[in-house]
Amino acid sequence: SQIIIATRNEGKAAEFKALFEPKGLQVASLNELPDLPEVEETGHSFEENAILKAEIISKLTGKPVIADDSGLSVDSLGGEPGIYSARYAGEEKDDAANIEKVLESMKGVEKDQRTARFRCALAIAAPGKETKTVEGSVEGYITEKPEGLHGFGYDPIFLVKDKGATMAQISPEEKNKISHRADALKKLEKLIGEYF
Ligand code: ITT
Repeated sequence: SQIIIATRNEGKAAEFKALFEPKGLQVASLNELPDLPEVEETGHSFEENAILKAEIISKLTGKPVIADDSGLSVDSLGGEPGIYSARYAGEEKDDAANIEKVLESMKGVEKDQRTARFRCALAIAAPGKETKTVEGSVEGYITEKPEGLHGFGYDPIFLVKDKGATMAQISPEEKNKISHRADALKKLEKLIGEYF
């Protein structure tokens, strides 16, 4: 069977494919489903935004849909960039500019104060079914400069706790075992059956 992931983020879509396809679930992202509108993320939390995206796309397609709202939460920045992670540095989604803004804002912050986590809320919706949500996270530290070429978004400046490597230095397979997205998906797996 097929599940729609309500995302246009290529990095997220690739991770969902790698996570679902071994389980026999085909994944389609919004990049493969033309003519669906941009969903405005007006929620005040990861969970609210995930629900918004999943319910609108499920209503428009008549199919089961999973949506992911995620981001980086930095303790010394009071939880920022948080739900504003995708556009932290400006209107355009620009990973390099976002990384630059975080590093710049954290100049002079000591290593033990550079704690952060990635967070991911997933919502699953289907016509006539009650929407459900789960959340996942992974703990780490913000580095002084970007390291590594894998992944997307803030991965090059996120030193994974207990790994001694950034999320962009470990392989995609490794990331898919430990990430906030993988953590959330483990919790969602128990519920997916109800939506087909
Ligand atoms: P969709 O709404 O279309 O899914 P988006 O990129 O706008 O795409 P979000 O609003 O959830 O999605 O913003 C997520 C941002 O958080 C993303 O653009 C990255 O900057 C960051 N992020 C989320 N997961 C990440 C990960 O696994 N690694 C690095 N950065 C991540």
